[in-house]
Amino acid sequence: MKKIWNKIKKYCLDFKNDPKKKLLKIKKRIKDYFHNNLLFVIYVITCVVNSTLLRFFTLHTVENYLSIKPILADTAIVVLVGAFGYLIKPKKRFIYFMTFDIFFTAICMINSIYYTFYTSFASVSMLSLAQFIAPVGDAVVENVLQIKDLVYLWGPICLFFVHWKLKKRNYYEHNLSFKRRKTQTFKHLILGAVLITIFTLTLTPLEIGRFAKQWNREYIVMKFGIYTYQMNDVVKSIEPKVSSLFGLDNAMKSFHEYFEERDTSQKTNEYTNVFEGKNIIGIHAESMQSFPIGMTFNGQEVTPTLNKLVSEGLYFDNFYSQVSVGTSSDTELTLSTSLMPTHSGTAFVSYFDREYISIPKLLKEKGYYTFSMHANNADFWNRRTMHESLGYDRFYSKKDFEVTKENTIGLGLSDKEFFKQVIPKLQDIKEKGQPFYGTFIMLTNHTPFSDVDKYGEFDVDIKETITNENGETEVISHPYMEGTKLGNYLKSVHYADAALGQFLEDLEANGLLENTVIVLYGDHDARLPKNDYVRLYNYDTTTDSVLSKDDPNYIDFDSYQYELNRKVPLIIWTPEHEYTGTVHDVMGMYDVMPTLGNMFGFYNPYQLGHDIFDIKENNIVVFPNGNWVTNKVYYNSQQEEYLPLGSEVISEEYIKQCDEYAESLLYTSNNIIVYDLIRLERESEEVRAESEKGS
Ligand code: GP9
Ligand code: MN
Repeated sequence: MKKIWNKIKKYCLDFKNDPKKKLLKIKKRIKDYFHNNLLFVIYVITCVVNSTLLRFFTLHTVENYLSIKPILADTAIVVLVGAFGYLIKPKKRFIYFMTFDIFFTAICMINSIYYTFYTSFASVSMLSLAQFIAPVGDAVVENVLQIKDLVYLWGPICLFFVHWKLKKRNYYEHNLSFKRRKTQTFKHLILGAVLITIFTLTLTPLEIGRFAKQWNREYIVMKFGIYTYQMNDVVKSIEPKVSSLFGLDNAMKSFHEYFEERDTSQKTNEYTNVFEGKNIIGIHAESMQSFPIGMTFNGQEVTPTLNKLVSEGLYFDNFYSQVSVGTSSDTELTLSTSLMPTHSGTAFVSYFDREYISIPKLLKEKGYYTFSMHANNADFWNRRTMHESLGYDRFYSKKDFEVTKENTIGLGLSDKEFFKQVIPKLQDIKEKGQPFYGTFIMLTNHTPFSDVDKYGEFDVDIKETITNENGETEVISHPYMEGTKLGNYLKSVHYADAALGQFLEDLEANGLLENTVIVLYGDHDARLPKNDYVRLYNYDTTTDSVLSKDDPNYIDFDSYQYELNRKVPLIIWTPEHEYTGTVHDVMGMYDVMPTLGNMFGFYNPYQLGHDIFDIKENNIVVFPNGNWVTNKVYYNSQQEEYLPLGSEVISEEYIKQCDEYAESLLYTSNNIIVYDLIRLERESEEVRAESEKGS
């Protein structure tokens, strides 16, 4: 260390004494470096230019054009890989650089082609899906290959040309000892490590988080470059395979024990088969929480449509989503399969190839046509693949909708426009003459709720009529929630509610509500700041701020209130309004499949939730982090603390029992997905049945 320090000091001193001489020396050293490492330099430049070209042709955002980060990351990877080329004798080194130049060029070309077709980047995990690759292969050759996909070939061609010139100049004749070659490798590895360190220091927590999840592919390529994306993609694709290699026996054993102990008999109640054969319109209401329902500002309802559905249908006002890092996709998984999100990664991305018993599959067995519609990129949350795994006959994604700059709000196609474009598609589906099950995934009401101008007029202030000094009446406004994130959320909710209202009207006008049940659910909470809730419930118009904590009217909003307030609506509504009322018992997303199963006549023996009309007040909602809630108590498993929800005294025994229940449910759910236990169980049952037939 001292030696390096002394060297730096001497260098600075020399520079100070004679800067001109030193600059000339630096210039000469750079020149010498380029001369001695020309092949390596060309290899690095061609690979990095190609990755930059790929981003240029695919991601058309100013942010992408100006970003230095992906260039830094791509350069680091190319340098690190190239460093090992120095271990090879100069005469053979070209083969090494050429091989990797072709390899990196191929990554760019494949992704360029894939992007034209899917508006996303390729994943090696897709290679395991033969049925997916086959149609793509044909389509690529016929429709997708474009001139721009061939541009990347300039890299290897240029490298070959430089090599040819160098060979003619006897550039490779000078041989180096293995020791010298090792030193060169080491120096270039250090260079790569320095680049990686600089790159890592520029990363924000959001970027790191998204990199860990890997599902937002465009974002990762924009921030990390295509080579880092592809490396991470390989790791993410192998991860589930590796983790499922160990512990299968234990997982299977505890799976059997779990379902032997659990009462899996099918029950009947007043709702059994009441909707058998009816169409289902499932509405996945993005970030829709329950608290805006019934809320008014200056006499205007925030959610007039939802309020109407609540009073005309079955409303579950203690319903919770059970999402982990997979947010929207976790809700889709839990609702469709009655399983919980996985402990690590997300089921939609890492475990899309597992066998699931799902609502679409069970309804298909009953003759239904099943489909989903979402006007966003099909690869968001890997839906293109996972909706197929869940058994939907068809997934209508962004490419099936007309999306323009004018009809876009926030993340993509506005909900009003989405529902408008849904109607003719639904008419075509109805004409098939089969009952249908459709999931409609909304998009506009998504964080950060900043497209306020496009949500339409809805004031979240408090208007007061006063008499001024002249004795005239005038209306003054207290800002209240205006300008806050929660205020903007409420405006966005009001917009989404209006979109739903318009959808219902259009469904009715087109005869699409006949024999149909609407199942609407909020997919998860909107992650709003706690302080905004404090303002919402404690606003003082006289001071335009929140009441003091000592004020008798102050409503406490601590972390428990925050958790409880994350609840989302679940509404089951029919145009005939024959089933109405509010169910207050706690209910989770995993209870939807069993509850609908009882109403529509399907059953999943591995469901982890319950039919709410069967379990009623004894229900328990388990969250992926181990917390749980019952009608009596909310339990925080990290802090081993709880909040009683009524006057009943909570016994230690009750907490222990519920906690054990939550733990084994989460363990079993994770094992089912990671070890693909439903498939293994089915296969061994088939073998058993075969051998019984034979004997
Ligand atoms: C993405 C949309 C939102 O297509 O469903 O996903 P989220 O960010 O809520 O998980
Ligand atoms: Mn969502």
